[in-house]
This record gives sequence, C-alpha cells and structure tokens, in this order.
Amino acid sequence: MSSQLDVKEISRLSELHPKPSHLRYQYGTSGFRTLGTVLDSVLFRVGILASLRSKKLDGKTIGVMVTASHNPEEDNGVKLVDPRGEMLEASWEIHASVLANASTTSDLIEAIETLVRIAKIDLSKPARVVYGRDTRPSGPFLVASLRDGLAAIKAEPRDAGVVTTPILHYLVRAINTKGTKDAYGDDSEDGYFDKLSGAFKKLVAGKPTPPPLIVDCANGVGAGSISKISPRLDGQLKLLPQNTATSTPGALNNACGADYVKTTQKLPPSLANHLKANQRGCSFDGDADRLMYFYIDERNQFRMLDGDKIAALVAGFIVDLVKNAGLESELKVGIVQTAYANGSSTKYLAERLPVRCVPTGVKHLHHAAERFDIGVYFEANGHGTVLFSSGTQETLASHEPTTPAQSTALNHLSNLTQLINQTVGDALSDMLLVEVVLAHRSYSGFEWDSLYVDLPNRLVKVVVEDRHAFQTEDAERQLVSPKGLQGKIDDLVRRYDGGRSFVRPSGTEDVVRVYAEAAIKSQADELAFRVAGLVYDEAGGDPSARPKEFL
Ligand code: 16G
Ligand code: MG
Repeated sequence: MSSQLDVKEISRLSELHPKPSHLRYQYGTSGFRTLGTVLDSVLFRVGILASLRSKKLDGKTIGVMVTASHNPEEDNGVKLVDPRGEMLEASWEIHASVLANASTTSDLIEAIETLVRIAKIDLSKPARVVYGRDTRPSGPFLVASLRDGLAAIKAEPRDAGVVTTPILHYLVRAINTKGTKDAYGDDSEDGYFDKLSGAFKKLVAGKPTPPPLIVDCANGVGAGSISKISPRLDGQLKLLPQNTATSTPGALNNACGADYVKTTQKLPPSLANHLKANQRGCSFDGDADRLMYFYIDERNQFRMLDGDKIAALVAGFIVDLVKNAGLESELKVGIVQTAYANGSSTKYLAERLPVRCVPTGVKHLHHAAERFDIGVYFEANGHGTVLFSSGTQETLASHEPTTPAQSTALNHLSNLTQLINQTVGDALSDMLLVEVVLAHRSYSGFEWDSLYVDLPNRLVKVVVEDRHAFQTEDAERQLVSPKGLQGKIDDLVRRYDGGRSFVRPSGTEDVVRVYAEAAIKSQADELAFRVAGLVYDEAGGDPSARPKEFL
C-alpha cells in the first residue's frame, strides 16, 4: 500500500463530481441531507472521508449509508458509521463538512492533505468501507459517486446493496468483530435475520401466538426486511405488511410511516380498512430505524403508542428480569430520554429506575445509555434501543442461578442481548422486542397503553431571523439566551396546571421549536402558543406578521 495520496487520480475523479458553487453543505445530526440531485459531489467526498477514517482506525471497516430516512422521496442523504456500528465520532463531523464544501478540486486536495496531517493518518494503512442504500430512486447514482470516492483512495469496497439503516450498522459491527470474542454475528444479511429471529423464537417459546400484526413499511426498505424475516418466525408471529410499494414513484413516506403517525397522531389512511378494533399495528420510517405502534380501541378510536410508551414497556420488563435473575445489586438499569418525553412517561419510569435527560439527537442518547450496565434509550419519535455493556454480557454468561426462576430470567436476558440491535435504533428488532414483552406480560395494546396516561401536549414551530440566538442548557430544558426569556416562560408555565414548556432551536430546520404540556389539551395548546408568542416577540418578528394564534 502506497503511503502517498494519488493526487492525479483524486483530481481526475474529482473533476467528474464538481461541487455546485452556490451550495453549502453541513454534516448535521443525521449526516448530510438535502435534495438527491445536489449530492453528487458530497457522495464522492464522503467516499474519500470514509476511506481516510478507515486508515486512521487501522483498516477497520467504516460504514456509509445512503438514505434520507422519513424525508420526501426526492431527498437523499448520507451518514458514516464507525467501526462498532455507532454513528461517526463527533469530532469528524467537521472534517466531513470541510471536505464537502471545498470549492474546487485543488481546494479539495488541500483539505484532504490538511486532514491527513492534523488527524495524523498513516496512509500506508488499508482502507475498507461497506456501503448500503435505501430504496430511493437517486440511490444508485449516488452510490456510483461514492464508489469513485472510494476508488480515489484505493479503499476496498463492499456493497451491502439495498438495506435498512440498522442492517448496515449491524454489518459494520459484525465485520469488525468477526473472529473475536465479541463477535456480533455473521456478517451478512442472513446473519442478521437469523440472529433476530432465532432469539425471538426462544423468547416467545410456549407463549400463545398473538393476533396478526399489521406492519406499515412506509413504502420503503423495511418492506424487504419483513418479507425476509417472516418465514424465519415459524408462525410464532404473523406479519401483515402494508405500504410495500417500493418502486411506485412518490409513494415513499407519503401519508404513511412512523413520522407521519407521530407528527399527525393519525392512522395512515392506507391502513384504515386493514386495522380492526383491538388489533395492533406498527409503522416503520423510510429507512426502518424508527418505530411507532398503534391500535384501534373499542370505541373505534386510534391510539398511538410512541417511543415513550415503548421505553416504558421495555424498561419495566428488563428491570423485572434483572430482579428475577437475582442480579439487582450487580446490574444498574437506566433509561435515557430527551425533554420531548411525555411528562407522564418520565414519572412512570422514574418510579422504577434512574432516568437521565439529554439533548435531542441519537448520539447524545446512545452515549448516555452506555454509562449504565443496561441502558435503555428512546426518543418520543420512536428511535431507540437497549445497550448491554460488555461487563453485563460477561455477568449474564457467568452468573450461577440458584433457582429455576432465576435461570429462566437469566436466559431471557441473554436472549434479549441477541434480539436487540445494540448498534442503533432498529424498527424490526424493536418490533420483535415489543411483541416479546407483550407476550410475556399477556398485554393487549390497551393494557400496554394503560401503563400511564399521556399528558396532553403541543409542538409549535416559530420562524425567526436567527435561530442560533436561542441557546439552551440543562438538556435543552432552559434557555440561557436571549437573556430574560426563560424567566418569562417560567412565569407563564406556573399558571397552568401540570404545565411544562421548553424552547430549543431545531437542528434540522431553520426554526425554533416550542413544546408544551398541561393537564388538559386546551391548556397545553394555549401554553404552547403563548410561549411561541414570547419567542416571536423576543426574536424581533414583524408585529404585523405575528401568527394570530400566538395569543
Ligand atoms: C435528527 C435526529 C433525531 C432527532 C431529530 C430532531 C439522529 C440520527 N437523528 O433527525 O434523533 O429527534 O433530528 O430534529 O440523531 P430537530 O432538531 O429538527 O427537532
Ligand atoms: Mg430513519
């Protein structure tokens, strides 16, 4: 392997993928994400960056996922995955943005050389990259750009094809742990499906088969996962996939999927004729890393079971298993949420286990969850998983149970470590996990829903001139800037029974978000709009343009 960059070849390939001069790109919480038509140069440069990251990490395999998740079909995006299947280390996000924004080929070469120098990258190391894409029509073209970037650094490519985001994360970890004592699983799609289905079948053995489960695949890549896992479940769970039209133009995430369900709090219209009273269903998002559950109650009302409800169900189950296994004093189970978690869920959980609140974004939740022996994390929007520390896995393997009940609980915990995708939130794995807990608890959707009653809440967006003027602390629950605004919000909140409200700048849109909850719905709405009014006034909005609902 040469210890030099092949500048001539990088330049030649870079000229095939010029950066549009009028655009600026940013590697944000979900990687690069924008219209698929303007991502050619970004994908080329991400190919270079992923290769350099691999060299930096001694030839470990880096993942690249081409997806725009729940966004409209014409969008696309790209994210890097670090060797343990986790999101790219935060300090490299800036390198990604720098490479993506180099205006010309010579600027790009200079940026690469600078990165090699400051990150002390040994160019003689090998580079290995595995990549996958969702079902978007722009995917194949963008993957071709990515491949040119990999070729420019002479990385060894591995094409995972059309896969869900969590499968790509799984593959990265499986490849990098192959043949070690931490081997995560066979490094293939089959390995992933076998691992999940095998653990699921052990966990529900002897339990009654639940009614068939409707799965809304958002017309995205999750549809393929359902058809691959179904035959492996041996009839222990019957899945009825809907919204599986992955090649129908415009169908992806359109009036369906987890994001639709969470933001509209409605059943996707396409499911109306399929879901019967008391039947459960769930929705994946476009890349199958988010999950929403729901059911129709006896009065024919739609009831949503979101990430908070999943967290309550799963965390409660794990806490009980740890207790029943006789490991209560050895294993500390904790839960991580964000300020968006419904106050009732936080109250329910805090009575059972330690709860941490962190800023929005998967990386914050994931890292906080790693601090527990078993860390459960979920965002209200349905993204989440459970992490078992390596010490915990050793404890589970070596603990000697003293009663048959302890032995059963211990077995269940070990099987959960196999069922749960510990690299990232995974709609398929989380769905199976929910079904396991419901089977063990003998719960219907109604009983699960009754664990706690959600406080009515309202989310409002405020368009302001400069959202960066809004700065927060205490996991986004307090505003430190603009000065004095938090005091005004506190004064308002005090007037509402069960009131809570916070304000934060969005990380993905040019807006400020206001969240409010209160004991009754009309009060939650009113509080949200009044806080939005304070935000609008503080941000110097035009009084004649002040939205009239901002009381
Ligand atoms: C991103 C985050 C998600 C978060 C959302 C908030 C990842 C992979 N995704 O999609 O966790 O809930 O942003 O969006 O971290 P907002 O900042 O616009 O409210
Ligand atoms: Mg997603």
